[in-house]
Amino acid sequence: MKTALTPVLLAASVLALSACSSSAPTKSTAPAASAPTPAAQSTAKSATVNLASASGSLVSGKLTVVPMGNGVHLTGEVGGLSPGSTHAIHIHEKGDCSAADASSAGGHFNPAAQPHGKVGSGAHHGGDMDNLVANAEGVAQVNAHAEGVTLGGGAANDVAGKAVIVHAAADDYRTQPTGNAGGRVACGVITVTR
Ligand SMILES: [Cu+2]
Repeated sequence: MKTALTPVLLAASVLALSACSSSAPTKSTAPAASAPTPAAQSTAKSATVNLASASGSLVSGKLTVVPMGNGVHLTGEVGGLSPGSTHAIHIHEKGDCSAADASSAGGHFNPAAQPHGKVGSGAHHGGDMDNLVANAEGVAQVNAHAEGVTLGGGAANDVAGKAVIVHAAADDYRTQPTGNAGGRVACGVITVTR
């Protein structure tokens, strides 16, 4: 009797274990606090953004977007700003700059459903980037990084075809969901060139 009982108990415990492990993945959805971890890879090498004025501003510029590290990197120049002024720059969710105030570009690009924040410092939108600072001539040299996004490939975190927006004010990196950056003074679509 005693020798026959052991396999039954073993079998019961194995069943209980397997039941546990098979139910675990279906119960746990992706936690909101987790950092965006893109499975997708960038398929494009470079894109351009022609920033045109919005909201009656004199702001314009031209940017280049390339895949870099854990995201994409933007370089270029934005002009027509007030000397020494600080401005938010983000990737927005829709590649539509048709509205006079660029509201057609929608909110910040946020494929991982994170709160607004600062790149490299906790949770943030995929489209969040550091502020631009204009020089004495009102020109800002852009050297900005966006994390957790790709260029090309069509994944949910692909920035190709999305818009870049320059705002009237600085991003405070805190206020939800906009960073309290004010109006939209320039808008351009991320257009893959190669
Ligand atoms: Cu923005």
